[in-house]
Order: sequence, then C-alpha cells, then structure tokens
Amino acid sequence: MRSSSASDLKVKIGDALIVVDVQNDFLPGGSLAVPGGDEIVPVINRYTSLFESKGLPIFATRDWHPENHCSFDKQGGLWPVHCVKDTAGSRFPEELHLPASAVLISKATEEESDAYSGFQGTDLGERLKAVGVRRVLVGGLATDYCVLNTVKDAVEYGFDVLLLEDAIRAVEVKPGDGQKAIKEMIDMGVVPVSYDQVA
Ligand code: VGL
Ligand code: ZN
Repeated sequence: MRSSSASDLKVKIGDALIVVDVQNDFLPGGSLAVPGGDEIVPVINRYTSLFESKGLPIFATRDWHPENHCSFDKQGGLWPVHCVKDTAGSRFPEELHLPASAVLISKATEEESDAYSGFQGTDLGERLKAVGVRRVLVGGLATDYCVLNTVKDAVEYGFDVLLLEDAIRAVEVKPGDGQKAIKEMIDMGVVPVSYDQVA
C-alpha cells in the first residue's frame, strides 16, 4: 500500500468517529481513574463538533457492567468496581458533548464475561457497515485496554483506522503500557493523527 498523503487524512464521507468509554469512573476522581483522562474531554469535543458539522456518524461506547461483574476484584477480577450501569460512575461527564444523533454502544453488560472492545458482544461492526463506514477515527479511554482492543477489532473488521493520539490516555498498570499499545496499533497499519491533520 502506498503511504497516505496529508489530504487523505481529512475527514470525509465514509468516516465514523468512535469515542471509547469516556465515563466518570475513568476520569480523575473515578474508581478506575486514568491519569489525565479529563484532559481529553475538550479534545474529544472538538472531534464530535467536527463530525457533527459534516453530518458524519458518531458512536460512543460505554463500559456498562452489572453490579457483580467478573472483572471486579471482589469477584476475582483485575479491577476495582467501576462503570456499574446506571450509576454516577458509568455516566458520561457533563463536559462531554455528544450530539443527539450519536449512537450509544453498551458493552461488557453480562456478569460472566468482560469486553474491552466496543465490537465484542455488540452490533457496532454491523452498524458501521450498515451506514457505509470504511474508516474509523478512534479516541477515548484507556489507550492500553479498551482503545487498543476496539482498534484491533476495527482492523479485523476491515476498517481503516486513524488513532486520535491527542484524545487518548493510558491506565499504565505497568509503566510503558500506553506506548506499547500505540506501537502495537501502528504495527497493525493504524495511522496516529491529531486534530489539525484531520480537520
Ligand atoms: C477499561 C479496564 C476495565 C477501559 C474497561 O475502558 O479501558 N479498562 N474496564
Ligand atoms: Zn470494565
């Protein structure tokens, strides 16, 4: 494949924005706070405005767990209780601007299974294809978990992927996990971009 020119990066028909898990529990003060997670909210807002102004589709995923989800440490899982459906922690922050037309994708809704990817156990892939999407722009939280796995599945589904490098933050259970995840995505053919390159 030839390398893409700068003009190829501009958002266009066939693009969709995927906002991954920008939820209170993943922001500072939340139960599974991602360092600097709040810093991406105004940046995500620039992307949602851009897509809205161009009439392009926006999908917002959310971690939407039952109270006794298997990923919680009290159930033997890896994480503190977070993003329990219909609680303050699972809500989107007030500051996040999602147009009414944004499609909400709830994931990891079953007690017995976890899902880091917005495609896993949801109809996200079918919905993107149904509206003619060929390329997805992905930002949100966290780089090393749900962003990484959503991007992997997007590639698997055959979508071109632009990673919104100015609109992601990593949990970094191990220092370096964020950079490692970004490298893994780039090695899959994903192109890291920032706002001015696509607007
Ligand atoms: C996530 C850990 C547990 C994420 C979700 O959205 O990246 N991380 N559940
Ligand atoms: Zn979770």
